[in-house]
Amino acid sequence: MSRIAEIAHQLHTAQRNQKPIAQFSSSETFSLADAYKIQHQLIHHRISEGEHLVGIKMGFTSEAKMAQMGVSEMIIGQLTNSMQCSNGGSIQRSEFIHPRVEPEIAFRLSKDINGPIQLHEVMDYVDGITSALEIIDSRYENFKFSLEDVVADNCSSAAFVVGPFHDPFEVLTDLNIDLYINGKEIEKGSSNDILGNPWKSLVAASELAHKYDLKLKAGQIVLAGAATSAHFINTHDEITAEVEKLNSLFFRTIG
Ligand code: OOG
Ligand code: MG
Repeated sequence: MSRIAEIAHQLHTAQRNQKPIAQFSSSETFSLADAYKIQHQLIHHRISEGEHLVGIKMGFTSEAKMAQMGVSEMIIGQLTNSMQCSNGGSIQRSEFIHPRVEPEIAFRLSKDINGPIQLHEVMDYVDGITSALEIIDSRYENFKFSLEDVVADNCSSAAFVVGPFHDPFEVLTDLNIDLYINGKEIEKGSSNDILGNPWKSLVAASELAHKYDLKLKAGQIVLAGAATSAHFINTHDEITAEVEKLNSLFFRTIG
């Protein structure tokens, strides 16, 4: 087995068994290109077990997230159907290692994106926008990783919730984004925190997808990246996100 295949297998097993592993970058070096190859093999394991791709997620599109995790480059990961949780639904805490939640905005693609697109074109590729909550769960001990480690680990993707899709509107700046856990406001952010304008996250997604061979297909969801830092969640938590002009969202954690 190649080293890339070995790492993909270890990350997949860590996720399936909820057993965190040591970060690879503390004992070996691998390139960002190799990290994306590992991510592809990891996704291949999930697909061969019956899952299918439903979208992609962008990471580190806000200062808050980069500062929290000590990483300063944008990343792209892949979302499968088994990660999607319905709005108002629940996730089982025991299926995760050390889950955190973060508030986001999501796009739904109206057509395939086959190469880099520009900001003035984004509306042509989107037929819905909504609020989202992402549950991230690093497969590394203590949620600690390098840029390459986290890309290999499919960018900590674990679960996500999206609201009902609204018709796209062009001005996505200056929207308040709030995160509540058990009725308490935990984070206050703005859509401007996502690259100054969340549409820019779709431009960045088109560039990264092209560079690292990810598919962006009609009907898929694109998570634009968190506007605020992420927060650990426990069993019996109730989590709500409110994004101005979009629906509020809710899920709970069960044992
Ligand atoms: C990596 C995922 C980053 C975001 O929205 O910035 C991310 C992590 O923080 O573990 O999903
Ligand atoms: Mg995220």
